[in-house]
Amino acid sequence: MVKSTLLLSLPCVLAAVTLVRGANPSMRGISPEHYDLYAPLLQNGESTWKCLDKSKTIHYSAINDDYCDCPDGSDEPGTSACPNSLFYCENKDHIPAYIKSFAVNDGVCDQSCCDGSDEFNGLTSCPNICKQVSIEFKKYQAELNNIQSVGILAKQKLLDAAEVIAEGWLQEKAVIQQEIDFKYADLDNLKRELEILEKAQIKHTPIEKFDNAKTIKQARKIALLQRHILGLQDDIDVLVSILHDLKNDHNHNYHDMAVKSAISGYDEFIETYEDYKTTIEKDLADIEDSSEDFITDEYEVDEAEADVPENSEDELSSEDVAAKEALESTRKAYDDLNSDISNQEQKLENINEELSKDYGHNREWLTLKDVCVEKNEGEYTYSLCILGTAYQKSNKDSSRTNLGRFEKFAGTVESGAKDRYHEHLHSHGTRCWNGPERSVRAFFECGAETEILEVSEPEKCEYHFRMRSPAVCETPHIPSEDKDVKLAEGEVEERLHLHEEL
Ligand code: MAN
Repeated sequence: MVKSTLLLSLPCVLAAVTLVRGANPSMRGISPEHYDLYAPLLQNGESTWKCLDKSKTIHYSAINDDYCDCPDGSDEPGTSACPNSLFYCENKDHIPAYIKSFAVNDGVCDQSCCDGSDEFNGLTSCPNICKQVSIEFKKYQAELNNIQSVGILAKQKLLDAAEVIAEGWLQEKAVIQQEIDFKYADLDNLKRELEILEKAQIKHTPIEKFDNAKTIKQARKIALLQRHILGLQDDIDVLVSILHDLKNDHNHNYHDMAVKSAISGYDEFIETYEDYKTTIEKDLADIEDSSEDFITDEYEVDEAEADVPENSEDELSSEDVAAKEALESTRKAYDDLNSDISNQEQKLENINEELSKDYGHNREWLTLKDVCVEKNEGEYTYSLCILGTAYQKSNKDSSRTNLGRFEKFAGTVESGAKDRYHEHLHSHGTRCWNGPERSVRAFFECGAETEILEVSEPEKCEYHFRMRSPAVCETPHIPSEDKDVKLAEGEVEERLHLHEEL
């Protein structure tokens, strides 16, 4: 009767379980919040219990009897009998923790179990040092929070500096883009000039030898004239743009008569200029069309040259020389401008590449790019340049070994990184004798400065750098004791099948 009431009323069960706990080792290794999962079941007058994975019903006294009955290990939370079990340490005065069951009664005082409750079989005596651990832990937390606060300020500086750099790139990009546009317009003009000059040019050929010499001479004159007109037009455009800026940017409150008269002159000029320009362009186009009529292939030099010996400059008239020089200088100007544009376009491409490169969530790594830090580790001094190369330098003979160039941000959940920017992979370093190319995994934690804390070589020629940098600092978290249980709550719940139970 009393037993069935126990089954019906959960609070009573809990109270009863709590009561037996002191005397009953069946509650050892279980968190108080999970006691209800270990309540006995009455079956045919026997106290029984169902494994948490529901796979088996065992006698209640088989819990923590140092023999593993349940496949999920849930019957041995307080012994090391089941390899997949977890042991709960209360750690009063500090933070409760779960440890893996193999550490129970292994003769070692487990750091995570500061109350010593994991060593209860008398083999080892582990004093309760939780008060002391708690003091140390709080000190450590305070230091960590302090580092984080300073780190956050340092990170803000990195972000501000990165913004200035990126802003500079955008401005430079706009300027270069505008310059390229202007230069393409100039290039078009030069191309037209070149075409005209090339058509009119009769290379090294005395024109008097042709019946149509007069016509060709005229054509050359026209071509030269066209070139001068185009040159003048460019000059006018420059002047117009200067006056346009003067009009817009001058100090309106300062009555400078010279400026005022320049502006009114500009206003008058600009009223008719566009029409005037259109007319000139049309006339030039007409001239070009008509010159094409009389500078046809039959007058071109190629055919004529067959009869005419390669001549010297002396045989050329001064006009011929001028035309030749004009052609050469225009050709050079065209080529120079073309390569200038290519350079500018390359610059633009480089800027676009930088703008689209991954420098972190908010380009926090940009300002640190190529910042180099080093750490003397006795036999070697290790160095790493952010997003650059890592080296190992012998402290004996100063010989330097390349440990690899930055390849990528490589943090993953599996590698324990908060995000990919917390881990940098440097690869393709000098090949290890009979082994792989050297490589570095740099793991970053928040710090006021970028520095290497320690270096290890867990596998031959694979180096681990533990590092600090403000770049990975995040807003400091308020320390919450619950969150610091040594094994993640999720893992405990999973192992205790709480998702199904609750
Ligand atoms: C050097 C160093 C070591 C490395 C060995 C491998 O001594 O680079 O770090 O382990 O070469 O031969």
